Amino acid sequence: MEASRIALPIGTALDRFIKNNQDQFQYANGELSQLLRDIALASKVVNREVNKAGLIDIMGPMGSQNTGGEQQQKLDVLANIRFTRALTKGGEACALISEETESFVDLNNEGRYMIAIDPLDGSSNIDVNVSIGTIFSIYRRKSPVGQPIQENDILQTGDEQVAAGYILYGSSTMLVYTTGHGVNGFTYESTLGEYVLSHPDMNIPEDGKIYSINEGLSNSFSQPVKSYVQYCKDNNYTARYIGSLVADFHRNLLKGGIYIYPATAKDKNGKLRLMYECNALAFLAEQAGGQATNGKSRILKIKPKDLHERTPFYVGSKKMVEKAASFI
Ligand code: P6P
Repeated sequence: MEASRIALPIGTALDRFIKNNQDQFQYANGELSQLLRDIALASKVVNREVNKAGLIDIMGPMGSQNTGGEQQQKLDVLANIRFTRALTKGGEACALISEETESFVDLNNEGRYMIAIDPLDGSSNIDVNVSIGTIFSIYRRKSPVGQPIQENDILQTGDEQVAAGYILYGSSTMLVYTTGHGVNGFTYESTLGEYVLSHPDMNIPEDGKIYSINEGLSNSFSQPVKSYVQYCKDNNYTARYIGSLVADFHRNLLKGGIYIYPATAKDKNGKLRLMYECNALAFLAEQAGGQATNGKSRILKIKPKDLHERTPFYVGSKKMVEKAASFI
């Protein structure tokens, strides 16, 4: 993959990095750079709230459900508010798709970008202090600015992303993103209030021995999936499943591995969402030299039919995803 052309030293601040690499963007006019800054800003606010979650009354369920019928946690709603507010004020995004809202949100901006976001994935882990994450995809709007948002502005394939990334609120907080020129990771330095470059030009190992899948659901896996899991065991692979997609993805990105959420009896198309979970991670995986499929074909070429559609998800080291596909 073409790395970011200007090799910048570890410790470079995110703003400086974005500015130095801005001319790589197909639309190098500062808007996408500002959008990335707006997302980073919102994540700093969410990070502060996540880190205080045990001390202020923002833990636990809201008593409401999201579009998928999943219990909304208080921090889910808070995070959604923070990102929506930052993107509205930033003015570069015209529309937002979120796990937390039924239909798309028209931000009434003259912005040229559409954002798909899972504001806080894995939020049920907040109460037990397990890492959680924000996942985002950035698309160009297709219809002219000033016109009403069209369906084809919203339901775009993953290959049409202009940028994507995640924030991992973990033992340290990291922002990892791509604009199609490689993957770079930034660690949040809270004393500075800055993300600084810590993982330049990230590449996922071509092969690995870590498999991440919820084996508690294995009775309802298809036979090929069961056979692949058995193959992993026969080859003494290590099972690592945190139950927080961003954390599992990030570990596999660094060490090599495969994350699988297949079709199950409960979720016939898998549990994960194409638009605001899988597309972003698939873009990152491919940019880092890995692969992402629905078991058969590339995630990034799936044409979405619905904002909240789900897809089986196989993502990680190239050779591991290919091996899993050979069983399917
Ligand atoms: P299960 C969290 O709810 C999530 O969306 C991902 O972060 C995580 O990988 C997966 O679901 C866990 O799902 O069914 O294994 O509990």
